Amino acid sequence: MLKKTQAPDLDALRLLDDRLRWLSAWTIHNANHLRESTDGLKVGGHQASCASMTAIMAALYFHALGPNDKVAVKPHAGPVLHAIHYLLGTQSREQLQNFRGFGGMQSYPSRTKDRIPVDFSTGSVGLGVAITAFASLVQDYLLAHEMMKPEEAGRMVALMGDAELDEGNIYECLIEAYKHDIRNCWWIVDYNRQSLDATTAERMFRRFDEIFASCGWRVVTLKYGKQLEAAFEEHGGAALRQWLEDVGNADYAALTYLGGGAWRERLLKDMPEVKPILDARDDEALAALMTNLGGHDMDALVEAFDGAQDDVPTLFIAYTVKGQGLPFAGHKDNHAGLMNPGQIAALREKMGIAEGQEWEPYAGLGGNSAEAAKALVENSRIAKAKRDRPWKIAEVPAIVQPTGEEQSTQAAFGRILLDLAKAGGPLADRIVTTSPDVTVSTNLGGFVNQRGLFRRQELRDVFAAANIPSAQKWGMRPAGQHIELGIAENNLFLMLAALGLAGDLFGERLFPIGTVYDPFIARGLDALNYACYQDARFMLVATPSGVTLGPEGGAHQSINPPLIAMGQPGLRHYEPAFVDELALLMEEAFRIMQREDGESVYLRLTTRTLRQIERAGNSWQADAIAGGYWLREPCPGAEAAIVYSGAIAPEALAAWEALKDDLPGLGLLAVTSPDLLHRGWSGRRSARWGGKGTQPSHVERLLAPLSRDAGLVTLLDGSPAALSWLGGVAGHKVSPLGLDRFGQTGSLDDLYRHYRLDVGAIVEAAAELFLE
Ligand SMILES: Cc1ncc(C[n+]2csc(CCOP(=O)(O)OP(=O)(O)O)c2C)c(N)n1
Ligand SMILES: [Mg+2]
Repeated sequence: MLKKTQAPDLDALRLLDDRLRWLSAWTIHNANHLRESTDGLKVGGHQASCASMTAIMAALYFHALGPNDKVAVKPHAGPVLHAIHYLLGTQSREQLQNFRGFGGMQSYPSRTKDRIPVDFSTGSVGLGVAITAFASLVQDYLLAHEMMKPEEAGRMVALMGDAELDEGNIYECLIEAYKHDIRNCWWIVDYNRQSLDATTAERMFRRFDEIFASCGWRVVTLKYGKQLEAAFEEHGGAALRQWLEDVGNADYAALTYLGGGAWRERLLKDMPEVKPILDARDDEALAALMTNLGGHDMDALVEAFDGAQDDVPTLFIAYTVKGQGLPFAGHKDNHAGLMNPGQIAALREKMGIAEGQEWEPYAGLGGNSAEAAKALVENSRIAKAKRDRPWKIAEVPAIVQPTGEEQSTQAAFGRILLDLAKAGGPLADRIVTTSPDVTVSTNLGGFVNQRGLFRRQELRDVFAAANIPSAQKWGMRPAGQHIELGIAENNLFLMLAALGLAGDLFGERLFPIGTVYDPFIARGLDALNYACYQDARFMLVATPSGVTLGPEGGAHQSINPPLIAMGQPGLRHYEPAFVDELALLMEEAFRIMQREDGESVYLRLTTRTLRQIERAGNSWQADAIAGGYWLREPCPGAEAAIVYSGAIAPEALAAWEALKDDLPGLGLLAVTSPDLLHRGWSGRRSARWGGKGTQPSHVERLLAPLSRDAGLVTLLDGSPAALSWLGGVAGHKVSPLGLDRFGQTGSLDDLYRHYRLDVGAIVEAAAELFLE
């Protein structure tokens, strides 16, 4: 993927660096000092974090980026991205003026909330970096499956702060990326030696080169600008260079803040031999020289980007000054620092911008300079990026439930995928499965045997070649449809995020299905939230779950995922008990994943084998999709109902049998999604205040036949809070059963008895409802 870059107009790029520094600072200033404040709260923004990246971003966007490249921008440099789009004509002045305001441009780049094209949302540091590596893997997947043409491919770029290198997810990703031999990925570190609280530890920096290099990355360090390089050639230059190599980050930052006089005094004290260099410059020139770092030097940046035009993943470490060109440059507390009105006025004057011209895109530039800068922007390759590539909706075939009187939802999930893989078709061809080393134990093995593992280069299955019998045939090939990950659940969610954005990023919708043990969802929670925040679409299959896992014990028995799902926007939780429910809900999930207003789907499954039930018809199906249906209808005015979710269905059914004669008209409600029921209920209540939505929600309709004084026994193999709220819907009394302590080893009988999920507990809970 060699891309020819034109010889750039470096002077124009420098002007654009200034423009971006000004516009980002002014946007933040306007929000904090000029826009009317209704609540008196500080609006915030990060002028220093923007200023350290404007040169890097000018060189990248107006020179290096091609039309197919995608970028994750350092969260706190969001205003720079908006300024770029302002120059490109894809962002309005009103949006800049409404920075951090309601409906205005977001604090951190957001795919779904910003009006400019944002390739990847960022905000939770580290995640925006790692997703670019997974996106490059997705691109390779699409290329290998001939869903993308080679000329449509681009480079996945992350702009990151140096403190982001402390996030562990970076290294998990690095290892996985190396295993998959990723390419076409650039990570550019804004090495300004500062984090939020302090200056960063210089000790680590020499190590980063080694870590990345050992994972197959090319490391390009842009330490010094051309001015400093030239000064190193002067008399005393060698000593100056050595001094800069050895100086601590805190020292360097403090001197930067103090300026020319302080530099002179300190350098003279440390090495008298540099006197000729100092004598040849006034204080201002000396300060400029000492902060002439690679990340602010257009020559160095362009040279570095032009020199990395092959597909080798590349880490650029660009040395910068946090707050470059601003009065608090280098100050250790400048992370959230804001220029005061006097300071911004001084900067305006220094930039030659007349009062009142602050929002003019090319203010302060003479005619020729403005023309040159404008021409560079208009002719940049990113200006020609095609953004809207609509993808086709895949027809979802009827998903047939696997046969068998006794089945678990986990085994049935595996069978359904195997059947889909065998039957083929557009949906099956676009399914991509992935799992962090639990492919076999979550029953994905059948699908993988059928469709193979994805690998850019064919890798034969050594065990199969040696005729060693195994149920798993794990040949790797470009046509494979399973991406096997190492045990790092965070990577699973980043992989799902990237796969789930294939339509938006590359114009081809995939159907990602990721499997994980239910308790270990917690390990990747921020990445899961990140995936949903970007509106990535995937199916998350979490199994086994709850104490139903039995002898595996408390470390593997999940308790709170139903609550996680309830609190997670963009993710719909389904918890089927029977395999006909599973088939129905999977079929629906494939549609929901494709709908414009759709979302991702989380299926919480189990290894418990249940006797399947007879159905009198299909009337339950629409209700099951909506979140719940009456497995045993209550009589009008019934005094009680048992409400259950998932694997403990047999206990609920048996308790219903035991109680039905004592509690006439007793209902048995199967909740397929506590999450959907709750959403419908609370959504309807808020809609009512907005003057909309007078229709009762699904759960209100379901509970309507019950007497106002009726009681509910709720139960699920998880936190009881996922269902106990049902009492609030119509004011029913509730006796909630579920897990609120850690699980332990044991047989199902032992565990259900101990954790009060057995028939006896349900009967007692029902009795309790009528005691008061
Ligand atoms: C996961 C996460 N933890 C904490 C924060 C709060 N935070 C925002 S920026 C930052 C430090 C950023 O330093 P660096 O990455 O070096 O960026 P820069 O110096 O360029 O601002 C922190 C801790 C966050 N955004 N995300
Ligand atoms: Mg930093």
